[in-house]
Amino acid sequence: MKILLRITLAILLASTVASCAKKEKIVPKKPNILFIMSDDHAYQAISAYSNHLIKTPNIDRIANEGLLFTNACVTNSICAPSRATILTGKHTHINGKIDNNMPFDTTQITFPQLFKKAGYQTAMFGKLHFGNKPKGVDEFMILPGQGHYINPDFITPRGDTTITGYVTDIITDLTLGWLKEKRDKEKPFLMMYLHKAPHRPWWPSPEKFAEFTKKTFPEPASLFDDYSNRGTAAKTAEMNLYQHMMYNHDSKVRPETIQAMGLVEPEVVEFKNGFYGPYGRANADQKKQYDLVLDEINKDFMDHWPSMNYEEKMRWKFQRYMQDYLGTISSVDDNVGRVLDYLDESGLAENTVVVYTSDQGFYLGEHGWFDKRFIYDESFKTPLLIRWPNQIKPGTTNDEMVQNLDFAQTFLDIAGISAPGDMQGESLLPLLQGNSEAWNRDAVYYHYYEYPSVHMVKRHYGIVTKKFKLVHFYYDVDEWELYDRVKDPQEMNNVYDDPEYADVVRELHEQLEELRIKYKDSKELDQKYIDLYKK
Ligand code: SGN
Ligand code: CA
Repeated sequence: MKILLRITLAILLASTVASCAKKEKIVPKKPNILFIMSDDHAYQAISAYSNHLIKTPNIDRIANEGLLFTNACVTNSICAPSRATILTGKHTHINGKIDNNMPFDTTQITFPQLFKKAGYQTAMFGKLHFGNKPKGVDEFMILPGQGHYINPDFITPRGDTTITGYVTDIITDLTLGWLKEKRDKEKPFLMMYLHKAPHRPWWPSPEKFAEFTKKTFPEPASLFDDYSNRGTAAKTAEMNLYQHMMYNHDSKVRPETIQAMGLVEPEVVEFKNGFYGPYGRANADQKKQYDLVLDEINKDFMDHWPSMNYEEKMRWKFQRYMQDYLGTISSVDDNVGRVLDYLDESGLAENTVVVYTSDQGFYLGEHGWFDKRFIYDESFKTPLLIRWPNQIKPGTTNDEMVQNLDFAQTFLDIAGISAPGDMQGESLLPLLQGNSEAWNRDAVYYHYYEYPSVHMVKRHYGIVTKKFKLVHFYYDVDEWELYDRVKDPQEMNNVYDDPEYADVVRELHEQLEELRIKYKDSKELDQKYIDLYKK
């Protein structure tokens, strides 16, 4: 009998141990997060959004196997402020990084610090453009400031270094190197893989330069916009392809060619002396490859430019711009493909959330513009594609108004880490899991500050709903604009004074005031930032 009891007990014990071990195994592992962000990547240049300009099969994979947000936007459409919002989960008037130059108070909590504290391995490679070293990352190699396309310098915890090659390939090599060889494979990871491309001056790799200069791209309908029916801000901005693009810096016409033709570069605040930044950094071999293409561009320019009329010149600049901009994106897409392939090969794909976004959108000739800054759609909206196997239904789209403000809380939620109460966004987790009823935001708040400065886009704040956009331009003007996003998706007509919209205007003014209160923005803060800016 005793023996029987012992045997039964032993069996019971063994099965409990086994079930515990089993349980431990089925406890879901913390998901890894791969955050991919490029710099100035317009959603118009991702084929998951529209394939009229370029095919980006690798970036598209993230949406095909996950979710595409069609109404994702930023709180302040410029580089460092967007990054500060992403890192802190706060609007720029709260985190203080209102423009590219304002210092960032590094005592603020950024989300990678919380990941590290929670036991994640954290790493960052590429362009941070923040004026500070990242906090909360175990390993980083970041470009100083805007960084360089060719033979880029890097800031690392061990000192500065320069790596020969093309920046997009190098950032990817560093990312893959860490994933494959350097990380602690027992821990979940947060990887921030941050591209410099396709930022101005849009320098493709030599191969893409040769490939893309042979292509011709369709023009946007508003390429020849005359800014009628808009306020002063659109008319005075300095980002018109014809007027403000530089022959040398942007279109890659050689300084000698410009001089020989008796041309003068447009007077742009930033560049008094045209320069040839990326080319100047190239070594003899690299120059040789670029020269083959540069010779053709210069010959074409010399042969045709003098006899062109205004429209033809605009078109020439547009094509040159697209060839280079899209050439840099093609490299980003190839490299994203390398990383996705590695996730597949290593078995990491299953438990890794992959996010692709940009720090803001960009004008690709819409309204005759390049650059960003405005609340108007092409710069206000930003690409956002997220893949998370077994959690996100493949091939879904979502048109909710989500913002870069929401990223920190979303990632923390995914990782089961609690978010500080003063973050101002909302976790997108319910939307990722297809639970739209749990989401009830109907409007977002936007505030842009960097003025007067390069591109001269006036200060403005506004409210955006799926149907309307109400904007206040201030500082040296006091102008309101209203756009009907459904009837006028290209935002060509300011209907603020149209009596038909009187009720809409009244309601949106109220809603805007509520949002300003909700997010703790105010007239006093507007003035504080004007005074600080002047110092
Ligand atoms: C540089 C660019 C501008 C751009 C700002 C801000 N000139 O000054 O065109 O608007 O950066 O960009 S260039 O020297 O790069 O050609 S941001 O992405 O950093 O906000
Ligand atoms: Ca940017």
